[in-house]
Amino acid sequence: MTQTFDLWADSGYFMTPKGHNIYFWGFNDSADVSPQLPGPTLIFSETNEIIINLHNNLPENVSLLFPGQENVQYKKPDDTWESVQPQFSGIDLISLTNYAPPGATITYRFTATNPGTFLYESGTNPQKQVHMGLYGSIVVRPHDFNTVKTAYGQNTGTDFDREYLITVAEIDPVLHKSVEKGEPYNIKDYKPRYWVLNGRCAPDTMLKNGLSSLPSQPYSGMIMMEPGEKVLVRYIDAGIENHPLHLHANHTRLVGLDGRILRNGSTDLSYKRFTILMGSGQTYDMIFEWDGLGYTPGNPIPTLLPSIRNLGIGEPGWTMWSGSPYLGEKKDIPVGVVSYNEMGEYHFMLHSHEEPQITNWGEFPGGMMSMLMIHPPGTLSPDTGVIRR
Ligand SMILES: [Cu+2]
Repeated sequence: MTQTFDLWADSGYFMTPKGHNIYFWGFNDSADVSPQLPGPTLIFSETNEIIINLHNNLPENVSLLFPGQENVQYKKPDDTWESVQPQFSGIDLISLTNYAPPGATITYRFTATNPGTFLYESGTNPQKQVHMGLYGSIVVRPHDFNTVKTAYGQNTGTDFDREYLITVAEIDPVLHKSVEKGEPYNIKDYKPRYWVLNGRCAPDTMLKNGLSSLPSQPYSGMIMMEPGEKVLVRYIDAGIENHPLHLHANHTRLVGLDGRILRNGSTDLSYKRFTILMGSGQTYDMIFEWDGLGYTPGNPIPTLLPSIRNLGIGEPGWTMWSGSPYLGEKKDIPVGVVSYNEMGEYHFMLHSHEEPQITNWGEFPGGMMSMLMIHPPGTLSPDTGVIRR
């Protein structure tokens, strides 16, 4: 089977939580809408032929690289196919792969040979264009995905109930401003001020998918699950820096790296980690589980309120305490608290452990941070934790 995708490269603006609009370059899958950060998630099926038409609405050459995909070809003007090649002007390398000039279209073709998590990004001036936002995520489904939900196929130990994609990068607003104004930028002055998780800075990472108030940043960074479920978390580092990311609450089992399963024949090579140091350009497939410390539905152990100093009390709507340590139960809320967790859910952090990365231009909290919500059993819709375009 063949799957065909169209991507438009264009310019737009994304928003920080303080309302700072930042000029960026990005992809979208319609000519009529402004680009999004990250680009649309592309979902392929293993063994399918993939065709991608890249339409360039930017003022300079743009291309697509597909790290981890083999035998990528492009369509020549005479409609024959040829392997992509680095492009030179004289002896100067001008692009890592064949590109579309401004106003033009280039078509790429390859076969999705390996299930897993991958990146797509511009291969032309990547030090500028990828930083400007020309990147997105690829999920390749195993051929038997319709039979059983797994990352790498049946009997590979990668079964899951829900899945989430977490793509991170960093932003130097001075670079973005220089590109917007057409002014020079010295890469030696590179200094990120924002760190984005699915194109958003915390606390916007915790808002829903597809909000009209964040038209260029459609993807939420929240992870939601019920106790005992297996959650597949796909991390992608689309940035220049490395990022030490972790989920609280439990260690996470790393089952795949760079779109390859950690398994040699019948030998399981997966391992558990609390923090993963995400390398620039790398992808990680991880299975997370949480059963709670002695938690069972209907556990009758009486509730003790913690010290008021241990409650996350802030503005109305921000209190992170259900009044009960047991899921699905609610008790009277402590004096001075005006709201509490709506569904009796638990919250744990998901964040970068490099502290400047959880700020927005020096202000904590912000940046590369989100939350894991563990909902009482039977309360979360099966539509939650499904990766879509
Ligand atoms: Cu932490």
